Amino acid sequence: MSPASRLKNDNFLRALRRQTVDHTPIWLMRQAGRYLPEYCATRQRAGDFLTLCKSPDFACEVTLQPLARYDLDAAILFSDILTVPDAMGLGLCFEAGDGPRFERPLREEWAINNLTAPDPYDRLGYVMDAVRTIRKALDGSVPLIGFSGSPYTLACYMVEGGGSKDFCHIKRMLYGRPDLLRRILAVTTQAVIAYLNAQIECGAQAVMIFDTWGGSLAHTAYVEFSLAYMRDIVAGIHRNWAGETIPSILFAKGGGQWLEQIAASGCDGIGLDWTTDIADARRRVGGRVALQGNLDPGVLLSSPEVIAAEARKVLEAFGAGNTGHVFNLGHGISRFTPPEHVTALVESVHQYKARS
Ligand code: 1CP
Repeated sequence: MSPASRLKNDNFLRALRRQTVDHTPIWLMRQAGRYLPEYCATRQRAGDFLTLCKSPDFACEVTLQPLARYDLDAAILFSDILTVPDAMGLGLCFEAGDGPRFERPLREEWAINNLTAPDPYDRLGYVMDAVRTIRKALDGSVPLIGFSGSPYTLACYMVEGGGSKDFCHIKRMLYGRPDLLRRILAVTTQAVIAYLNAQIECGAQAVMIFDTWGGSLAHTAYVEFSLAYMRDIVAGIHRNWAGETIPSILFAKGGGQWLEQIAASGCDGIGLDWTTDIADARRRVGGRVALQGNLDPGVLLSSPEVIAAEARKVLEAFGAGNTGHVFNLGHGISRFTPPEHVTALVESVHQYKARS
């Protein structure tokens, strides 16, 4: 693998290290997805979403689609956080028009006691093949981000058996049998460490941990049931690989009230959702970590003029000295986003440097 220093565009990695950049780098969560007609066409050819994830050639094809259209500063591996519980034997399926479902949700004590961390090269070998294929296809143009779900977010899906609005099952376990939840989180943490390390060994140049549901926890429960395990992951993953430092980003949806504790986890960057004021976040933690975010994805449903104005508000709120900021949305891009609106966003973020 060619070292990151030979990347044609390393602004994303430099911003995470809080080094000077040519322009504020931008990539978008779910940049490959259903808002792109070419993604929908490839998904149709693949047959379904899981086949798309499990075929390294299809995964590579869709990873590159947004980069062919837009001047993005990073690629993200096309996969899903739920491949890890699938590899742990829970039986993932996506029903047409529906969200993800597990055939065997994790609720019984015996099943929780039997849970083990899978060998990523064996049970998730298709992800490793995808990472290698994508790195080769990127050919040093922009860095490749690997990712995983956080243990608590994965546990939400594993215990609920799919997406949830009220988190009844996991909250019942958290307050009634915290020992069982702790066992799930401990095993999942080991699984995530091995999985992210394997992605790094195969070519991922930065890693992101998605804690989509940590923000649904009570104030005191957040540190104990979500952040503590992410801290173990940050400590357990390769800090350096192939002569390069591998930055880590914790995406903390709804995590605005815990920024100081998150910044102390050892991560290099914090992904912010749009409910947090990025100026305030920078004052609180900007000296210690980079910040990624945090435009409301709903802005992309408006018009190129509004998008440019709202993007500028985020850039100006982050403030002078554009180092330490990776521009992104506060959550995944909506499937109803017109693709040309993304062009307007990427152009406004890149042009901002010209004026600043
Ligand atoms: O029908 C389709 O084509 C599937 C839609 C889709 C896509 C495009 C799903 C199902 N997953 C993905 C890809 C995906 N998921 C990526 C790819 C890389 C990228 O371009 O960003 C990533 C990083 C994820 C991560 C992911 N999956 C998260 C964490 C981030 C977030 O959005 O909060 C979560 C929570 C999931 C679970 C998941 N996978 C898919 C859906 C619809 C969901 C949400 C289910 C729910 O809770 O309702």
